[in-house]
Amino acid sequence: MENLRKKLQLINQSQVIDFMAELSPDRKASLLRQIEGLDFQKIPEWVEKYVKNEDCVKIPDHFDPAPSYPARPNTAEQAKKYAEAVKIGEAVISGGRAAGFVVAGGQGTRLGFDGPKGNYPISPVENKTLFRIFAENLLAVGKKYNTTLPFYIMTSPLNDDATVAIFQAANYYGLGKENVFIFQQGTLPNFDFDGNILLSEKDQIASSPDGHGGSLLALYNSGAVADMKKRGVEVLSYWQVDNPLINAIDPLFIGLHVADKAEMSSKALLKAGPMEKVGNFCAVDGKVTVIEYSDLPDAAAHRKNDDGSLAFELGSIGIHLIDVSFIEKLNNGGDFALPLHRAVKKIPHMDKNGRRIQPEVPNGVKLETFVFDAIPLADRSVILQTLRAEEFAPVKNAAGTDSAEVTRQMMTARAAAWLEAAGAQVPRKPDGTPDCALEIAPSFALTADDLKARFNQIPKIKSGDELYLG
Ligand code: UD2
Repeated sequence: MENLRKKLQLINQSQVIDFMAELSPDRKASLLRQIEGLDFQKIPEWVEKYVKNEDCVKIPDHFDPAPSYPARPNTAEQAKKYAEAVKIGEAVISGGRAAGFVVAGGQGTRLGFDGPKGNYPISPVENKTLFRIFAENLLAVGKKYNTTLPFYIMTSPLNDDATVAIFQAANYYGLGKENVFIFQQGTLPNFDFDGNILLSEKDQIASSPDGHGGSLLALYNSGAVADMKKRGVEVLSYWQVDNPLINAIDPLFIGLHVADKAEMSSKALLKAGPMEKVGNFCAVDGKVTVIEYSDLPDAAAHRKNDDGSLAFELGSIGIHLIDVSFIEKLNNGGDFALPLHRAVKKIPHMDKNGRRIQPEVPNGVKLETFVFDAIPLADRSVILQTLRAEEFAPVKNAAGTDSAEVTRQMMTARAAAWLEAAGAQVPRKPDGTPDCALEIAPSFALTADDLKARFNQIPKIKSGDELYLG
């Protein structure tokens, strides 16, 4: 014990064993295991560089808007490139070289939903959960291209057991247990403002998930990458758990990524305004770099082009393609680490006297990494714009913006647009929104074009209808 105390003293963290003498042998062993898991080498650096340093995010001196591919081709030459890209993407998919990957380790506190966010019921007619919608997408893509798409799901210690139980109870949504790989991301300790690691219980180090950037380590350490290699998977389609409109496996995006020999690529939205809460795609020294909305200087956020559009108009929405070989390359390099970001939070903890404190004001720092910080590490990177109405309706809040109600309306609105493009009539209210609830199952149509091909199966739609095409 004295040795351990000395070792901890060297990094100014001996308070984590303050209650050791009071613990039963089991609880003592559990705390010792957690201490063994701490990164003794890096903790002093984290404390100085991130915990005690409020300005730890370094904004580059010079950055420009990042180049991108438009959502629809603008020129004949581009149209040709897109058509070729779709063929390349389709070959990757039908060759079994693509897989789906959702990051679902977050706490989802803003939504106020008990349990993993992926289990949130969201579809407008059948009330399917986010996980079911994603799984049905992968199943439908598999059927369309006569292949199997494995589904990788990253959880955290906060929701791993519950997520596994949900997939089991749903019989893996028909994907087959062997095609679903659920794994946990890592955690990082929580600190008070002086840099002391906090205890959440006398035998429990306060910790939190290491951010979605932790996926690049966890995919490797969990054996997910090894599983991909065994299957011949080369490209991972990455998305966030809160977005049911995701085009989970997009041939065009995959094709552009492969044709341009990119290692990590992104989809982008034209921002709704200068301050929209999404990351900003920038170019720094020729490398695509995302600067979070909270870090982009106001002047840059508001800068306009001559035509009145925003100079930094491309927002990051957590949709990426990541080469399996890129993940391997990062992890094989030895000491791979993404920069940390600090978040000031209210962190429940034990005080010096062993009393449990529920702070009413922020009392410490949680650290996390962001997956998009890996983009500049890629040799090449592609950005493809997408359309909000087609692909982005995240459910984040209980009410208001990004609420479940808005997400459901957007799901119906996209279905309405596809139905009308196929030639069906959709009743609309005076304000133009659909006067009905519409849901198109991935097994019925994955795209507007798929739906056109099934026009004769679309019934007449009346005001107030709840139509499910499945
Ligand atoms: C994220 C992006 C923002 C924009 C927005 C779009 C960051 C920092 N910001 O904001 O730029 O793209 O999404 O919706 O990414 N997650 C984990 N483990 C963690 C933390 C998060 O798996 O430790 C997952 C989480 O389950 C979710 C995703 O990462 O699927 C995004 O997390 P969030 O909802 O906290 O991100 P948000 O809305 O702040």
